[in-house]
Formats: sequence, structure tokens, C-alpha cells
Amino acid sequence: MVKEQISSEEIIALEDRYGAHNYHPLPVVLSRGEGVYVWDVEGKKYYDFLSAYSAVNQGHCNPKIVSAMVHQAQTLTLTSRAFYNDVLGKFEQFATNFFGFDKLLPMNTGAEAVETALKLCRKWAYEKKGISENKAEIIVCENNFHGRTTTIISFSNDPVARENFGPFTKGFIKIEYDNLLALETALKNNKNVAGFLVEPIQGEAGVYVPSEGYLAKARALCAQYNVLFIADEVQTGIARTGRLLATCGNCSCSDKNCSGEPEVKPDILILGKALSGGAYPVSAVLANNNIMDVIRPGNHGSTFGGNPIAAAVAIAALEVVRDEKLAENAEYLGHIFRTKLAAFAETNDLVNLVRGKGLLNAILINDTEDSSTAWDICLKLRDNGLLAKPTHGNIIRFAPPLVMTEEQLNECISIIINTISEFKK
Ligand code: IF1
Repeated sequence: MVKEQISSEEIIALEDRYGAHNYHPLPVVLSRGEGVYVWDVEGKKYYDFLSAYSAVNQGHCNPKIVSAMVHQAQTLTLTSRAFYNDVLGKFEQFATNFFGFDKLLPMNTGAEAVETALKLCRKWAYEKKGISENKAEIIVCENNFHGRTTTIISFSNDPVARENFGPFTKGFIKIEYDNLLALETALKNNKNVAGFLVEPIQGEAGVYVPSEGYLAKARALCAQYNVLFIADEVQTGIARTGRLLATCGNCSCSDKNCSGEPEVKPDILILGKALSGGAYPVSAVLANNNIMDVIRPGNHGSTFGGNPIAAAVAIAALEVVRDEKLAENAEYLGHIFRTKLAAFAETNDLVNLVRGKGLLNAILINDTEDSSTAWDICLKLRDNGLLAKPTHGNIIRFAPPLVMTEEQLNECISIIINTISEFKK
């Protein structure tokens, strides 16, 4: 029996003893969440500035999403795709209208959806573009993060993610991110290129925002060379960056002041994380008929993909994004966050710069990548009631749920500024 009152230390010890050591979490044990807040087992309350890596955009335990999930869980949970269920078609109709594509292929995790997109792209290349058997190549970017499967890590350049996991999958060409010349060069002399897989903002690389116009121009180059433009919006999608999608394909947000990048419509769109508001693993690949038509019965699937709970949860999660105007809120609050932290960075030696879009932001700590300064700042932030996690040693990502109010954000900005101001290396 699990004891009623178990301390943070005891739970950490359990994971340490019985769990594989594939993570190094910040030492805080959470047991409850609501909106922008989480509570640890001792009852201390925190602002969540990670949002489960942008999965809980709609806020922890969003009542509309939880209610849809509970209702569906009491009705029908899983049929597999051997039979129809009465919710999947509704989700597919809703989501394809929402994002402006003909068809959707449902999966569970982000990595699975990326795998699905890669398979779809290759099959399209052989059957529609006419690339010879086994010759298809897909262009990816340096410092990408698309998940943890064997094929995906095959084109990662993170040594920790790859070491001793070979042999790797062939058929990928790596180019520099945010470099149009590199993309054009890779496309120009190679008839076997099937697709270009890209994150609209590189999250794991440290919230690296590409130059203005990069995505639109990359998209145009792909069209010119008959190569599929594949946007991995697992992290940037679902209002996180201040628009429904960072590529803003057929953006349904009503923000009249939307002054971001021009609309860039991917050939293949990959979604995950906040597609379910973090309530349940739901991912999806969207494309138009001329591409999705290459997938036929037996080519691809998943026991859980498209299950009725996932479908009901995802509809509710997208309704929340639309009805609560989360893209607009992320855009509005993001400007305040960056403006105030940029002003602070001017006066403080420890913060080099702040960057990001909407509520996907990061600060660069003025120390080496192998220093513990960013980690130590995150421990102090935790003590002061705000949870964030460093990435690449000296970068701290700030990505709160998008249901945050301006008042709450201002309180959080004060916590961040006060914590860093008092920080002594
Ligand atoms: C972890 C980062 C975030 C993703 C993109 C696919 C996936 C992810 C663009 C795979 C996942 C995660 C997973 C998380 C760390 C994380 C992350 F730090 F690595 F970059 F979000 F910021 N495409 N991102 O960002 O989705 O299979 O995990 O559902 O714990 O590894 P998944």
C-alpha cells in the first residue's frame, strides 16, 4: 500500500530506487494542479512556468477538458481501429476545419506523429513524386528536437540522445537552421529530396527564433523543388507562440493586430502536447488529400491512436483555445514579459538576453554552458514559488499556461526579477 502522507524526499527516493534514471528532474514533487498553479505534496503552491513542456497550454485540470474526458471515460474508452467509434470522425472533422486541412491521422505522442509524418512523406515521394525505391531523403535542421525514437534520434545531433543507440536510420540530410542558402543548396542538386522537416521555433535548442521571413521563404523553396514542407508544431502549436500555429496556417484566431510572420501553410502539420491540453496523450498529422491519400489500410496505425477519450479530449481542448482566446492572450502577455525582462537584462549582469514569441520565451544566463548557475537560479525560483527548468545549461525557458492573467504575469515577473537580482554566483 502507498502511504497516505508521503514526503517529497520519500517519493524522490522511490523513483531513484525503482525507476530508470532517464531524467534529472528539479527536486519538487507535485500532487495537484489548477490553472496556472501546481502544489507540491507538502502543500506549497507554485506558478508553473514549464506547462509540461507546453502541453498544458489550457491550464492544469481545465474543467471543460476534464469534464469531456470523464464523460467519455464513463461511456467508451477504447475500441481500437478494428471498429469505428462514434467520436473520432467528429474530432477529425473539427480539427481539419480548425486548422484548414483535408485530413487528419491520429496518434498518441509527439514522436509517433513525427514518425508518421516521415513515413507519409516517404510514401508520397515514391508514389507521387516518382523517387526511385529507397532513395528518398528528408532534410532536417541542426540542433533539432523531434522526439526519442530510433529513427528520430538518427538525425539528432545531441550526443547524449544518440550515444550507443546505433545503428541509425539512413535518409536524412542535416543543414543549418535559419539558413536559406543551405536549404536551397540541399534542394538544388538532389532529385531525391522528399521533404523538409522543421520546428518553427527550436525549443530544445533554447527557444531559438529564426529570422523574420525564414519559414515563408523555406516554404516557397520547398514548393519550387516539389518537396514537402513539414512543420513540427508539437511544441509551438496550439496558441503557444501567440497564434494558433507558429506557421499560422489558415489561422483561425481573430487577432486583428497579428503582426507576426506571413501565413505559412505546411504540406504536413504535426501536432501533439497541447492538442489535449495535457490531459491525455493525443497527437496528429494533418495534410491535404493529395498527400494523405497514399496511406491505405495496413500501412500505419496504433492501438490507442484515435481512441474515443483522445478524440473527446482534443475537441474540448481546441474549443478552449478558441473560446478563451488563448492565442491572443499569449501574444499580449508575451510582449509584456519580453519588454520587462529585456529592460531588466539591461541592468543585470546575470541575464544576457530574453527571446521568444508569445508565451514561449527564454533568458540566456551569462555563464558557461557547463555552469550550474541556471540550475541554481531555478532552485531559488522554486523556493520563491515559480517552477522553470534550464535547457542547454545556461538557458532558462519560461512557458506558463496560456490561461494566465496580466496580474498573475506581473507577479511572476517580479518573482523572476527579484530572484535573479538577489542571486549570487
Ligand atoms: C522530454 C525539449 C520541449 C518536441 C517537438 C516532438 C516532440 C517534442 C518539437 C516529441 C517533445 C519535449 C519532450 C520532453 C522535452 C521536450 C522539450 F526540451 F526537448 F525541447 F518541449 F521543450 N517535436 N518535446 O518539442 O514529443 O514524443 O515527447 O510527445 O521529456 O523529452 P513527445
